[in-house]
Amino acid sequence: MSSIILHHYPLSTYAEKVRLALGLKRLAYQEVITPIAMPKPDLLPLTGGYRRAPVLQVGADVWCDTQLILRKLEQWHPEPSLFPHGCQGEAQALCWWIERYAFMPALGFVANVNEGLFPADFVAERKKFGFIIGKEDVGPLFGRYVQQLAAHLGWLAGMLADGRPYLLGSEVSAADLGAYPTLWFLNRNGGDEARRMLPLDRLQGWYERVTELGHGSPSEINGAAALDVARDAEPAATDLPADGDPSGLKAGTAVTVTPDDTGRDPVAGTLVAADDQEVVIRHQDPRVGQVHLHFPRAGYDVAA
Ligand SMILES: N[C@@H](CCC(=O)N[C@@H](CS)C(=O)NCC(=O)O)C(=O)O
Repeated sequence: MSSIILHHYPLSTYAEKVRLALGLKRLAYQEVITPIAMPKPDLLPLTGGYRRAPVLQVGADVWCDTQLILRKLEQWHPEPSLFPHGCQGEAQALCWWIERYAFMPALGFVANVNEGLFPADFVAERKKFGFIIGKEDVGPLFGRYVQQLAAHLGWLAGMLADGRPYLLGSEVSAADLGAYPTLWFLNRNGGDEARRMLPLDRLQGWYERVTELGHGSPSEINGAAALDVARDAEPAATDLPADGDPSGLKAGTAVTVTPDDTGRDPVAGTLVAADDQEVVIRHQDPRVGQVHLHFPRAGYDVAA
């Protein structure tokens, strides 16, 4: 298998989840540091316009979204497992909850207490993307952010209250990696207010254990080199069924795939294969030729 290339940027919370997965599995990989905002000229030719971070590339195949990236890493490198004792369902459901319901108030909290963190042009760019971080938008909502965060972080602390080291028991799992980035973001950027108003101290021991996983062994390459890798490779054969889409979409249909939450830019291609957890589309780009783009199903609309 050609080597794994992670496209990400250091500040990305979602990328932190994948970096920890690479750390848990002690993998060596290549990394491309992408811009934190548009334009992203070395990423979009590879992803058909999908702009979010992170993205994982192997040759001419690209996996979008951490939900799917963790499942693929597990398939390629099963040990140590991200889903010990068959906990894939629980772990992914926990990730979904925390990413959708706890991360947004954490972002709003930080935008309130650490106004200087985000430059004005970045605030405007992120508003179009779907993240509200301007003081005029987040200021009136501060009370709500604190209330929601205290409740959600209280659930996390409650899971650990019986003394277990990790959220699902004695072994680390993808659930910990999904929950960690919200805490990572608050610990780094939430200042004294976060320590005073939120139950961060009750999560500290767990936080330190997950931090110790590290990030594996990255070696940086530039974006153009990664595009060359895709250009010089053919998409790999997929083991998903050609007609496995649960809504009846058939292989060969022209489709768009669109995130349903943030960064809702549709990606166009031809349906190659699908099941209830993954869809693969073929996309053609002048810079890289043919690529196969892989998306998870939860959180994405696939339309003919
Ligand atoms: N559901 C996606 C969410 C990814 C996401 O929202 N990433 C943020 C960075 S943490 C992003 O791409 N922001 C816009 C950008 O970087 O242009 C995943 O799990 O990968």
